[in-house]
Parts: sequence; structure tokens; C-alpha cells
Amino acid sequence: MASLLNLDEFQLERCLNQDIATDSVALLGTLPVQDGRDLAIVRILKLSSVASQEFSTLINRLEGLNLVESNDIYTWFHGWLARSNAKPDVKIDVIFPATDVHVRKYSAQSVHMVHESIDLYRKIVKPYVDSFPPKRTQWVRNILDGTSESEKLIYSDPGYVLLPDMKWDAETSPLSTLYVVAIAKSVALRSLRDLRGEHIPLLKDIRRTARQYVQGKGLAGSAVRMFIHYQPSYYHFHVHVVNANHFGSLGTIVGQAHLLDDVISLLELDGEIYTKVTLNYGLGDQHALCQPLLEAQLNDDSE
Ligand code: M7G
Repeated sequence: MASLLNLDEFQLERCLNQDIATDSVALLGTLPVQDGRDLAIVRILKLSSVASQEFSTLINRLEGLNLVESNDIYTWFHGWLARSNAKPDVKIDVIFPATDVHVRKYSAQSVHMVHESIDLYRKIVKPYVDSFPPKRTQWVRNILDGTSESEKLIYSDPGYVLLPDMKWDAETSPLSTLYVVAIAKSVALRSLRDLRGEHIPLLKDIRRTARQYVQGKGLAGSAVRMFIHYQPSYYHFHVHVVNANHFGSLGTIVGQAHLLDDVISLLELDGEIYTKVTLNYGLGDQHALCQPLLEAQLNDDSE
């Protein structure tokens, strides 16, 4: 059970990455399981002025730890360096047990720009997406069937749910870092590539509901950036809704983030556009698609 995670038992193996842009560090180590130990990734995100060199030993020095939420293999906490501090000093995300895909995702890496034609999508990307076992998106099914995070749901209808992203806690995090996520209920919709003209009503509904939610929080409807990642980490279609003034997340980077408004406009022009268009984006060299796409491009570098 994730909520029984005891971070005191975390044994550090190595630091995967220290990321200045997101003020975070990703540590790889192990936690005990019944018959031994299994891989765990502990990400520590700075919420106050914690010195970066303190990161790897910080877990042992925490005076307070509050479980925010847990879902499948993901658990997130708020941590206090001094009990007297009004606000948490760090957010701690734990992935346990972690897979090779998680280790690659959180490892330091250099980014390469790739050009995914529809041909390369069919030959390389789609088989990769198809190869993911359903358990990779167990956390999404837990949300959709009410097993996890049910008390956090902001909105639910037959098409989608809206809830706080694990990066943001509706009760304690400031509105300046607002981050909610809309998750489609259909398992057939896995990524931007699956969107067709018929999905325009769903996308517009998500846009309307997200705007109403942020307006209810006292922000202008125009104060949020809504976007879809390509490539995403999880191939179950979802839309990110983030305070437009918040730049702490690299996921808003050009290439990976497709504005929901642009996606709707493009689908209105041509409902089949994502079965034709070449998508250009950056991929870390640890991403399983990076090398195959770069090699395929070399063989096809006629332009
Ligand atoms: P993505 O574009 O697939 O990948 O977005 P990214 O993580 O590279 O951006 C998935 C989004 O879902 C991210 O914004 C995550 O923070 C969020 N997320 C991931 N998990 C495992 C959970 C979860 O268990 N609960 C909630 N509420 N959000 C999650």
C-alpha cells in the first residue's frame, strides 16, 4: 500500500538529475518489499529556499511529512524542514515500484529534435504506444472508476473528468501555480494523433469546464494555458490546464505542448489533420523513441 510508504527506509543509489529549471532533484534508490527491495524514484521539489546541495540528505532531516495523495505506484507528500514553518518547504513525489521507463524519464539527458511524419508514426511510434501494458495507466483507471482521488474530482461527465494534477493541491497550493488535468474517459483516445473532427465537442466541453473552474477560483478564464503533450508520458488522452503565468513546468516547452485552442482550430479546418501532419518535437536521448526516430530520419534525409 502506497500510503504505508516509509521514506526513512529509502536507500539512495544515485542522483538521476538535478534540474535547475524546475528546482527539483530526482533520486534513484530502493524501498523494502516483502521479499527484498525494489526500485523507487524520489523526486524532491523545492517550495521554499532550500539549498540545492541539501537535497539528497533532506529526507532524513524532515521534521514533518504530510501525505497529500496516493494513486497506484505514485505517492506525493508535503515536507517541512521545521515544524514551525507555516507552509511546506518541499513536495516529495515517490514512484514505487519504479520501472525502466520512469528511470529514463527522470534521468539527465540531452534533447534532440525529431520530425515525426505520419509514416514514422505508423512504423515506429504507434507500435511503441501499443506495446505499453495497461498497468502503465492504472492510475488513470483508478481515477475513472473512483478507486483513487475520488474526493478531488472537480467535474465528471460521460466524456471526461477534471481534477487537480498531482503537481498541484487545490487546498494548499497557491493559485499562481494552478495545475489541473482533464482526462478523457475513452480508452481509444491515446494521444493527439487519435484526435479527429468528431472530438471537437469533447475538446470544447473541456475548455468550457476548465474556464468555469478557474473563474470560480477568482482567475480570469484567459489566465490559463490549456495544452496537450506530444509525446506525452501516459497514452491515455488528457489536457493540461495551467496558470498561464506559471513557467515552472518544462512541459509548456515549444514542440511538446500543443495549445488546445490551436488543436480545435486545426480540427475545424480538417478533421483528419492528425492522420496527415508531420509533428516536430524534442525528445530526450533516454526516451525509447529517440534513437529509432533519429535513425529513421537519417535514412530519409532527402530534404
Ligand atoms: P503527460 O503529458 O502524459 O506527461 O501528463 P508529463 O508527466 O511528462 O507531463 C501527465 C500528467 O498527469 C502530468 O501533468 C502529471 O503530473 C499528471 N499525473 C501523473 N500521475 C501519475 C498522476 C496521478 O496519479 N494523479 C494525478 N492527479 N495526476 C497525475
